[in-house]
Amino acid sequence: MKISSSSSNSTAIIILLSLVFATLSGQCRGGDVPLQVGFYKGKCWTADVEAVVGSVVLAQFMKDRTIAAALLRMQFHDCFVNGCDASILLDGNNTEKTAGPNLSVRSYEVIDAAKAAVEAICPGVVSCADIIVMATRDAVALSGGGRYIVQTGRRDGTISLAKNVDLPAPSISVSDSVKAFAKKGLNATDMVYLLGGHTVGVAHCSLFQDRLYNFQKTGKPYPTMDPSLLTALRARCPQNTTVDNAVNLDQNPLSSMTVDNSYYRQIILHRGILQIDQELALDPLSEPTVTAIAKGFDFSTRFGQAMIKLGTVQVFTGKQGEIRRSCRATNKPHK
Ligand code: HEM
Ligand SMILES: *[C@@H]1O[C@H](CO)[C@@H](O)[C@H](O)[C@H]1NC(C)=O
Ligand SMILES: *[C@@H]1O[C@H](CO)[C@@H](O)[C@H](O)[C@H]1NC(C)=O
Ligand SMILES: *[C@@H]1O[C@H](CO)[C@@H](O)[C@H](O)[C@H]1NC(C)=O
Ligand SMILES: CC(=O)N[C@H]1CO[C@H](CO)[C@@H](O)[C@@H]1O
Repeated sequence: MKISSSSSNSTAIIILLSLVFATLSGQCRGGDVPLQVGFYKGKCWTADVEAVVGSVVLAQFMKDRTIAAALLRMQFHDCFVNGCDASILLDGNNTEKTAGPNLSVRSYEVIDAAKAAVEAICPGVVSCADIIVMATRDAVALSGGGRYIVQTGRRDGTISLAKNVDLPAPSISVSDSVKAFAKKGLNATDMVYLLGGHTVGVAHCSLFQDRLYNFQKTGKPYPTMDPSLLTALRARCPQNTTVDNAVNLDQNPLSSMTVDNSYYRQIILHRGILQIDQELALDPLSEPTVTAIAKGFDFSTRFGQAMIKLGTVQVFTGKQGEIRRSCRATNKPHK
């Protein structure tokens, strides 16, 4: 009796452990080493690697608060193309960062500065892929988004090809976007939370101009756009000019630099900037989640959880990949 109860207990524990393990390692590329919280503890003498990165991000944030938006977009693009392996950081003629949809990713210098700071203490230990995830977390926290606990232990990839960049276009439908996120192991709810990244940052006129003048070749603007927003955007994005202005993705002027649920309230008011932003609030697939987030108070927590999940997409761990010495170049460039 005793034995059978303890064996059923240990069976339960084994099942539980393998469930946890499967969740954590589900996105690894055949590697069996899961990401973990505090991976760098004790690996960089007595230094607290996350605090070192955090102080660099704080210093940069004091100079330019828009790094939060830039880093959020950087993590999205890194993780969505070839997994969270810092492949977006590699310089070169046909690397990911040269591909069209990646051109406006910024703040590479923030990652360089954080990498320099950790290399100075313990060279060759901290991956660029982890620095992206840590720095994004710090910038989100500094922007009012709440501080989430990141997992670390990623290693850097060595391959970065522009032709692998297959990011969703701003005109993607909600159902196609759900499919694109599902391919990365992210479900529809994760997707709705992650698009909340558009609570900060800007979009250029060229990426939504069709919605102002000639939506789907109708010769008319997007049918349900808030008329005052339409007027304002037309003034900011005139036709037949060569300048490509930028406008806030979160149209609440009091909140366009803050990571909060304001984006969802704006899209419910038909004040979305990109087509996908607006359709998130209209499509029956996503509307209930959007409405719940707009009314709720736990956006920060749930957004953090979604960012943590984004950070697990197709990671290299264990002996896979490498720890780059410079985030802009692989240790042994391919000839
Ligand atoms: C279907 C998915 C998505 C699409 C189609 C999309 C599209 C875009 C586009 C077109 C821009 C404007 C770029 C520019 O004008 O320079 C943008 C900006 C941005 N995106 Fe997304 N995005 C998506 C998902 C995400 C996710 C998941 C995140 C982060 C969690 C994110 C974070 C951002 C941020 C913060 C900006 C502003 C960047 C800045 O100000 O520098 N996006 N996105
Ligand atoms: C990129 O191309 C230019 C000209 O074609 C060449 O000079 C340069 O060495 C190339 N850079 C890399 C990193 O391959
Ligand atoms: C989506 O994933 C999240 C986090 O892994 C989970 O909590 C949620 O139940 C999932 N939602 C659906 C609809 O599967
Ligand atoms: C912009 O240019 C198009 C042709 O390229 C023309 O049909 C249109 O009238 C112009 N609009 C304005 C406002 O000048
Ligand atoms: C310079 C450059 O690469 N431009 C590309 C920008 O992205 C669009 C589509 O996303 C391409 O058509 C351009 O060639």
